[in-house]
Amino acid sequence: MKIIKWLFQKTLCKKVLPVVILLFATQIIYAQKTVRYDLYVKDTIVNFAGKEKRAIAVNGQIPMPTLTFTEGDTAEIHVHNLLKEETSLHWHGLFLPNKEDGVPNLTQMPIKPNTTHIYRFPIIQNGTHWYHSHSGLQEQIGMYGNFVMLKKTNDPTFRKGIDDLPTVPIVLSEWTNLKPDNIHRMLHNANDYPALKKNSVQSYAEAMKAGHFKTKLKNEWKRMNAMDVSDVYYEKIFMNGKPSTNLKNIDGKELKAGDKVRLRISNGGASSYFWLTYAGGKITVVANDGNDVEPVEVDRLIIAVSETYDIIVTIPAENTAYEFLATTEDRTNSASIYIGNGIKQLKSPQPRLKYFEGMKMMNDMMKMNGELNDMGMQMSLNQMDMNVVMYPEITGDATTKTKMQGMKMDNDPNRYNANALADIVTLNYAMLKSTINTTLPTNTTVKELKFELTGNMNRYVWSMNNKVVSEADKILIKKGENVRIVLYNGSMMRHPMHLHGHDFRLLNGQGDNAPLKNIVDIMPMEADTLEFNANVEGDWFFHCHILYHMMSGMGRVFSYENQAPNPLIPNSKLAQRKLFADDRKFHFMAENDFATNGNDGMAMFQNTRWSIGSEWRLGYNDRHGYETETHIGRYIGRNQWLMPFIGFDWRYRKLGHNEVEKNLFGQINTKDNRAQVTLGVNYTLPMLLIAQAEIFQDGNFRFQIMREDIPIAKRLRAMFMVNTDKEYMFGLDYIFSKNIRTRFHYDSDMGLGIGLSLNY
Ligand SMILES: [Cu+2]
Repeated sequence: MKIIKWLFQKTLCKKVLPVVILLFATQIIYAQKTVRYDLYVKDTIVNFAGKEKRAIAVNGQIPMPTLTFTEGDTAEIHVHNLLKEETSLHWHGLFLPNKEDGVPNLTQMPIKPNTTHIYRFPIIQNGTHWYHSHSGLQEQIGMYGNFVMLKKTNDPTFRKGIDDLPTVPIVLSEWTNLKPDNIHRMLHNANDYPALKKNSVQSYAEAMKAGHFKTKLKNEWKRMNAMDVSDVYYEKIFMNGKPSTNLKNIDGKELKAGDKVRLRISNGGASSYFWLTYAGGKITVVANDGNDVEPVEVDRLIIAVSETYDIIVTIPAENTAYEFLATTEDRTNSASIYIGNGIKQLKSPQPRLKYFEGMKMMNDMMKMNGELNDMGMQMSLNQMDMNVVMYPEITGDATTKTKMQGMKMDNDPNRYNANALADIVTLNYAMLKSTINTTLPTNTTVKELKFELTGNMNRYVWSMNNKVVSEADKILIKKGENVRIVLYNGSMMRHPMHLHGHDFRLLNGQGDNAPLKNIVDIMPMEADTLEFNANVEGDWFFHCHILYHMMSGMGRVFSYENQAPNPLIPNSKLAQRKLFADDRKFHFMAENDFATNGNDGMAMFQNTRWSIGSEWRLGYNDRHGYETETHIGRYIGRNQWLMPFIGFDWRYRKLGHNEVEKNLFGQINTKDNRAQVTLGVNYTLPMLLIAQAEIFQDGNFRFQIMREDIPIAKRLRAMFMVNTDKEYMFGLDYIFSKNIRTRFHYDSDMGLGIGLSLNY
């Protein structure tokens, strides 16, 4: 090395050595340029939305600092974990040795508190990428940042007028005052709170008001809860950590009319898709997921969770600052950057979604067996956005219903083509064309894989081929072969699927110039094909990038056959057990109604397949009695409508003299004092009714029908239960807040009660 440096200096000074040696020497020096960052990961308290909350800052900032490299550098990133918990950093979209990929318990062991971990890898690509924690839910509370790799100026792909523009990295994110663990828990317990906060409950009263009573009825008949676009409520949306900022100059140079600005945008949101729009006119898309595409002009685009886009905007006039707006897909919140100097020119906000039109569309899509009906359409690449039925700007406002009404709709995919229906040009994947030939090596074998993205909205289980990470084997691939994956989304939500360590070609009709990506967003009922050459050994995660879907187990691990062991995973069994713990986790919920006629309540632990729950009714006297039922059950099948269980019932109730209770079958009830083991089964019927058949150890049989949380109005929920023991109950809840309801109910054992119901 010293000799080379000496040679290099010599050549520079005296210019006597042959040019060949000069080139050789400069290249070596170039490759040896190490760019070091020190990142101090530390707990912090922030007040982003009216309350002091815990967050994680790196080098004192949220988002984490933008890391900038030039292709050919070596990155050396020292991560100092000053947290009280483990952490990790994943370099999203980067080509690197597997042990540098930053997935705890898969490519390395977690970084322990008060230790430093050094990531070191050569930068062998360029483009806009980002980095984030891959540990637990840390990404939600601050651990996201931009990762920019610049092209060398002598790069043959350097584009004048694009790669030399003034550039600003932007990372989009969200903030919630709730603890992410709590959000995750609530998602698994179908808590209404986020929908309430977003005013998207879709109750019967609201359906009637919108003239969609039948739509709502059909939706529940098909066992769906509501039309969900996004299921977490966020108080704030950020661009570079702020809801609103002004971009007046770049690198000290004031922005003026006619200037073009390149925005390198990463979606670092944990679960939000964003619409990107600009008050100053068209948006020119020049790169996606860090890869150059032929410039394409659009009015707007949606950026999926974890995608990156490089776009160019122009400042059209003097003395004006033009709003660049990022709006959440559900259109309940936004963040903006005003680009330029002067009076603010606002972009008109995206109008609210027409949820019941979406519900109607979902009703058409859903078959009675819980599978999506593809209606004979081949949908892919976001070209047919089923959600256009909900976009007033394309299909008319709520009062005019959708423009498409009256059109012949059967099997006409064009009814969902936003670009055919309106003058607004929306980017879709078919419009992305790589600037280079992206075809794969042809002298090798092709491995074909098919996955269906599966899920269960009601229980918040997300999987692939109905298996979560811990239930599936690693997928073995061979070094050198081409891997082709067909993904079909059979679930009711869109999923941004991300592959670590490789870019794939998304087959989008652009032939040899199919775009290179590392995330593909797949809408319900869409099928997409992607392919990549397996060229770096290791265990590579392939997963949905919605944080809460990933943590629920929506992913797979690609592993190379006969690969060398990872030196950072000394105990692979332990690592795997820790990796699998994420989706095996049990989520707790409990509620108790403190009522005038007694206490009614339940507590439950549930995970992907199992449910352990206890219910109780505790009267205030012997006459009303006391009873508890405990069930341990396992959900069966992809829709999880069926749950066989074993249980234990205990009841005590003082009956009157000579009083005997019989059930509908004439069997005598030992209700006065019984302890019984039971076997039973729950089944979810149309209208979301839960049927329960149970046989007790004494031979008694009970059949019961019940339904909780019937959404009568925005804050009003009804419930009822009736069974063959001649018991019945009905009630009405008014929702005050996330954890407090007031309940009015009548119970055949305990009579009329009014109470305060607390839930966790
Ligand atoms: Cu997902």
